[in-house]
Amino acid sequence: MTTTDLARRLRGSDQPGFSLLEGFVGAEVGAAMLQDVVGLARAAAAGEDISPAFVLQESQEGFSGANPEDLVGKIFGLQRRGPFREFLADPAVADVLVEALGPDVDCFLAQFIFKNPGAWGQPWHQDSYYFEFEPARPIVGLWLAVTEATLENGCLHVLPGSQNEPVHQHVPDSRPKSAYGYVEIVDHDMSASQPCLLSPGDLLVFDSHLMHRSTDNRSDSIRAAMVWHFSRPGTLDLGMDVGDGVRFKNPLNDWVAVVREGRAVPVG
Ligand SMILES: O=C(O)CCC(=O)C(=O)O
Repeated sequence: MTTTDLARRLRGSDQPGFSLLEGFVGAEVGAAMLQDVVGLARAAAAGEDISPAFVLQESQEGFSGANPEDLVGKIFGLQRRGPFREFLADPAVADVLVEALGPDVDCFLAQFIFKNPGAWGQPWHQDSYYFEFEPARPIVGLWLAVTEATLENGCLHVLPGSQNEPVHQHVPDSRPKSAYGYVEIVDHDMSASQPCLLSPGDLLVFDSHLMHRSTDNRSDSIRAAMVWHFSRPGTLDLGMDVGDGVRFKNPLNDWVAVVREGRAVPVG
């Protein structure tokens, strides 16, 4: 198999480890996703069973809002729902995935990030910290801007070239009551990082060893994004080592075929 330009850009040792595809979809694509997850947030708040979707509330002290969705941090388990399924069935998405990963690709994680006003950002991390898989690579993330992502509302920041690093030690986020699962890399110089200022419909493609973070939303409106992670079929999820010989398999990892023999296949 030949290495494509995108695969090289994501994993080449002299490359940035990410690629920005501006205007990848129209703003209405993300708007439909936002509408769907707002419905899910309200249904969950009304006590309805929304599984396999799962709502993670913001856990920061004093977080408030008039509507259920104002209190949500992330919603997981969206692979099989309308607008998310449609995105995964888009031949343009399949082309990106084939370039990045080869002719057969599975999606194992699909999360919508609300980042409401006042919400804290996610500290510096590498996504592979959360994915103890065999083989461990390649894993690729897609980050779709649903709203504008700015310095004020908490855009992503990436450290070009850090895809060459092994997975570093991640220590617990030191902020009291920060979001579940937030951890931080504190043993690496991040001074060469770059902010990713995106418009709705822009897509960031990135390698799972790329160091990145997002900052707090200091604006008065939502900074929303949809994030998917992909690997090749047959990848084994070993679960995270949580000490004492115990391994925890993230129940939100839901493996679905999205590309076979170079073509998008409908999510089952
Ligand atoms: O969008 C954000 O605020 C953080 C997302 C992120 O870092 C991730 O999904 O790994």
